[in-house]
Amino acid sequence: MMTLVMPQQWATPHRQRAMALVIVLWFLALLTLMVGALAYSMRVETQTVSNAVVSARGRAVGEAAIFWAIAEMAKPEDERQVLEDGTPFEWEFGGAKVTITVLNEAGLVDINTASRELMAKLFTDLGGLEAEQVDALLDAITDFRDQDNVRSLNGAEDEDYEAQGLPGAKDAPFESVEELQRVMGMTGTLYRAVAPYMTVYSHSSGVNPRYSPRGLLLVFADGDAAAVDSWMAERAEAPNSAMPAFGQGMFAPSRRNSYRITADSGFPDGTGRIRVSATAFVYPQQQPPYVINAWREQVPGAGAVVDDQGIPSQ
Ligand SMILES: [Ca+2]
Repeated sequence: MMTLVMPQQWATPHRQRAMALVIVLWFLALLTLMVGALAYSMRVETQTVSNAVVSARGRAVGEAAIFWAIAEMAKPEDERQVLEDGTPFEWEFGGAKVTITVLNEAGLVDINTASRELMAKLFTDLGGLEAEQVDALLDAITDFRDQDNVRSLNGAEDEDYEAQGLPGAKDAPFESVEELQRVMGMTGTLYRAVAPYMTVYSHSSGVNPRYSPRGLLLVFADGDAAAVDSWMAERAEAPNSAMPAFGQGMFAPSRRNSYRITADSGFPDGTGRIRVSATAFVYPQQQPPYVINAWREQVPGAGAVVDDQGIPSQ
């Protein structure tokens, strides 16, 4: 049987000291690693806190921009710096640069009250739908918001939704643009294409082209950019000029005290970027002088951080 015999020299004081040194060196190496890890984690934490501060400042600037724009809309029109037709306005606040746009919602298409022709034009041109698809979708929209449970010719009421395992028709007017996504036949692609031009606050059968964004005017002009730009130049010069030559039958000369406001802000070094959007009623003679109907905060590339219904992403 083999016996393991420890060599005599292992036991000498010299060897013991060498072993102790090795252990101390290992311990030091371990300690260095731990200190390094701690320093790294502190750096990450400091960076996280500093990012949070920048992002809080960015949000505060975006929110300030919305309220500044509301205050602008409460002024008489000839005293305002910001137009209500979506023309971008460059604003600076708290060291950040902000691009503000304001749209009077009379320039948008009301899902509850727009004429069938107007919505058909939008769905056909922006969504690329065929005539029968447009018919079915318009019938489904009517059924979704009307109180009865009687299906229109190509529409959809509760039993059609149930058959597909979907929540039923609302049987009441739309309260936000986002509810359009619940209508049978509405696809994500179509919704994203039309939502920026739709509203629930215009209460008109047509749109007022004085306040319509360029993308919507292009639909009415069948893509004729020159005609649209010429009309936009005209309306900028003379707000009470005649209606455009294109888009016959789509317009109504209404005006609302409801505004869709968007503020894109960020600091010059590229940090703190955020888009804050809101819809607000403005009542200059009342207290409080405004009511916020919807609010959304979106960090580019990170989705919505605050989304209080009603504002579609654009
Ligand atoms: Ca119904």
